[in-house]
Amino acid sequence: MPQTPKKSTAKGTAKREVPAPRDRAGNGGETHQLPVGDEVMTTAQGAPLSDGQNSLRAGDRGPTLLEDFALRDKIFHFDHERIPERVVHARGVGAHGYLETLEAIPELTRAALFQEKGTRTEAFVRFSTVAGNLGSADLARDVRGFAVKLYTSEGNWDLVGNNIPVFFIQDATKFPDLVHSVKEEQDRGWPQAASAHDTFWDFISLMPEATHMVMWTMSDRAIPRSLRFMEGFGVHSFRLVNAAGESRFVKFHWKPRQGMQSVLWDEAVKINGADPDFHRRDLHAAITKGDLPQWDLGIQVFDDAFADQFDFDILDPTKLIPEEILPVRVIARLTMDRVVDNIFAETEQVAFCTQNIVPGIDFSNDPLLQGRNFSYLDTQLSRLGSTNFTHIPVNAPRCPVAHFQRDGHMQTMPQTGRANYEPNSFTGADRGPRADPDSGFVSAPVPESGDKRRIRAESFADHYSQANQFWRSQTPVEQEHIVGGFAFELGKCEIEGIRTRMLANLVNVDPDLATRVATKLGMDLPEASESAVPPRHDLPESPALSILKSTPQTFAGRKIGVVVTDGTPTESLAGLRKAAEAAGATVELIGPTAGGVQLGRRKVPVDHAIAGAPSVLFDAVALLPSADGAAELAKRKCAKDFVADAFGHQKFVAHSSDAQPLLTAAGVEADGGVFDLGDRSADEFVDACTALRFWERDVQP
Ligand code: HDE
Repeated sequence: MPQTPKKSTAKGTAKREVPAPRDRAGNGGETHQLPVGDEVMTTAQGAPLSDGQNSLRAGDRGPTLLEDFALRDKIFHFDHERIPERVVHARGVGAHGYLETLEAIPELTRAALFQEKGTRTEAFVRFSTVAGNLGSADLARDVRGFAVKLYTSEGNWDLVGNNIPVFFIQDATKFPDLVHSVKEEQDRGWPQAASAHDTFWDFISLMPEATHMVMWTMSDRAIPRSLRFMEGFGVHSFRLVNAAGESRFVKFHWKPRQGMQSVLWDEAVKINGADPDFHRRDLHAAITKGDLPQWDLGIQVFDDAFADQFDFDILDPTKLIPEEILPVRVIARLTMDRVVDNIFAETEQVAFCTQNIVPGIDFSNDPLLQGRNFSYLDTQLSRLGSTNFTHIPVNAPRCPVAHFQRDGHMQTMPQTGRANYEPNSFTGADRGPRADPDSGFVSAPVPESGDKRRIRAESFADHYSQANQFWRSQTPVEQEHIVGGFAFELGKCEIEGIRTRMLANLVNVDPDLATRVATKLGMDLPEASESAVPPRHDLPESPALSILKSTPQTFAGRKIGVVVTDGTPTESLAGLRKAAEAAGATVELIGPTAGGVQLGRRKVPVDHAIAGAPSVLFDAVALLPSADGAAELAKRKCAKDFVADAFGHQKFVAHSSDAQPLLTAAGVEADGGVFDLGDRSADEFVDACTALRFWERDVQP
C-alpha cells in the first residue's frame, strides 16, 4: 500500500524555492510524485498514466506483460533518441537572434532583406568545431563553423561559413579525404578532436593547396577565447544580383563588435580539462545576462575587371582578398539574443544548406561551393531522416510556403485542395500555387561555355604566396605562436617523412618560419619542395589578418577571477567590482571551498572553489585574500598553480599586499602587468586589462 513519506528531519536547510511536489512512497519504497496542477503525464498518444515508476507485471514479482503499451511507448522512443551526429561540425552551440539592415543596397541586390534600412530578419546561428565528435571538448585546435540561417521574407538564406576566410582544398571531391585524414584514425580510434597526428599531416603535406589554411589553423585563430570574440567568413565568392539582373561578386564577413581574442595553447589544453564546455557556457552566460553578442555583416563587392588584377583566382577558396585592397563595407548587424530552449530540437536539428539562397543572391563557380550545394541537402536526409526536415520549427521558413511536394516521412502539413500537380484547371482553393517570373528567383545570366574536362585551372596553382603574406602580417608574438603550433602538431607525427615533407612545404612559405619550426622539432631543414609557380614573398602585409593588430581595445564581456578568503576586506572587493562593471566585465569569486567566505558578519557565496577553477577560466585575476587566508592558500598546490599559470599566461594580475605570500609561493616576480592594489587603483588595473594580456612578459612555454 502506498504510504505517507516520512517527514525530513534535516534542520536549517536552505529555503525551498520550488513548491514541494506531492510525494508518496510506493509499495517498494519508490517515490511517486503526483501532478501539481493539471500537468498529467501521458503516453506519446496522449493516454494519461497512473503510475510512472512501475511497469505492468503479472503478480508483484512476476514477468512484465507485453501488453504494457506505456512501457513500450516510452522505451521505443528512448531507443531511437539518437540521430547520426554531423559527419563534420558535430559539436556545436546555437542561439537565436536577428539581423538588422544598417544600409539599404538595392543597387547591388534585390534581396528583400537589404531593401530598407532597419529591416529586421530573424536568425539562428550555430557555431561549431569541425573535427571532434559531439562529446568532444570546446578548446580543440580547430576551425570554428559560423553558420547563420536568416529567415527572410523570401525564404531561408543560409550563410554557412567558418571563422577562417580560406579553406584547405580547392575541389569538393577532396573533402571526404580531408575529413577522413583529420578524424580519429580508423585502425585505432584516436585522436579525438585533434589534427596533431600522422594521417592529417600526411594528407596536408601532400596537398600544397592546404598550406595557406594550415597557417591559419596553427595560428591563434584556431583557439578562440570565446565564440563571441571571433570573425566569421562566407569564404567563397558569391554573387549579388540587382533588380535589373546585373551581378557582381561578393565576399561576406562577420566582424565581432566584442573584438577578437584567443587563448594560448597551454590554456586551451588546460581549459579542455577544467571545463570542456567553456565556449558553450560562455555564449549561454553572455546571452542570458543580456550582454548580447553582435557582429557586423560586411561585404567586399567587386567585378570581373577587379578580379582580373590578381595573380590568383577569386573562385579559388584557398585565397582571400585583403581588406586593405578592398575594404569591407558594413551593411547589417547580427545580434544573438535568445538561447535555445532545447538543444536537440534546435541546435541538433537545425539543417543548414549552402544552396539555400534567396532572390538577389547567387553562387559563383567556386568548385568547392558547387560541391557543397549538393552535399548539405543530401546530408540532412541521413541525419533528420525525412525530406520533410523543413517542417521542423528551427528549419521552417517564416514566410509562406506553397508547392506541390507531397507526403513523405513525418509529413506535418495537411495539404488541402484538389490539385496536387500543375498545370491544372481548378480554381480557388483547389488550384494551388504557380511560379512567378517577376518575383521568383532568377539565376544571374552568366555566360558559360567550355569543354567538359576534369581539370584544375592554372589560375589555382599558387599555393604559397598568400601563406607568406599571412605570416608576414602577424606580430612577433603571433608568429611565435604559429611556430609553436606547427612544432606541437608535427611533433605528434610518428612518421618522420611526414614532418620532413611538411617542413619542405613551409620553406616555400617562409624560410624563417621553416627554420624555427625545424629547430623546435630538432630536425634539419630540408630543401624547399617543388612548387607549381614560384612563391611570391612581396605581397603587401595585411594588418587585418592579425588579431593583435586589428582588435579593438576593450575589456567588455571579459571575466576577472577574484580569489577571496574569510576576512577579505570588503572595500577592496567592492572597488574591484565597481571598476570591472564600469568596463563591462564580470567578476567571479573564487574561495578556498565552495561553501562561501565570511566577510565581516556576512557569509558571502562564491562562484567557484579554487580547486575547480584554474585561472585559465579567466581573462585576468585578482588576489584579495586576508593575511591568514593567503598563508593557507600558499600551502595549496591548486592556489599556487592558479597564480603561476595566470602569470605564465601573460595575464594581468592584481593583488592586495596581504596576498604577497601566495605570489611568492607561486614564484611570481612583479612586473608591469602585476598591480599591487596598495599602490595602484582598481581602475588602473582594469584599464590595463583592455590590452587583454601583458605580452611584454617574457615567458618561455
Ligand atoms: Fe561543410 N559540411 N562541407 N564546409 N560545413 C557540413 O552539413 C561539406 C565547407 C560548414 O552548424 C555538413 O549539415 C563539403 C566549407 C559548417 O550545422 C556536410 C565541403 C565551409 C558546417 C558538409 C564542405 C564549411 C558544415 C555536415 C567541401 C566554410 C556546420 C553536417 C565541398 C565555408 C553547419 C551538415 C551546422 C557542415 C559538407 C566544406 C562550413 C557533410 C562536401 C568550405 C559551418 O554537408
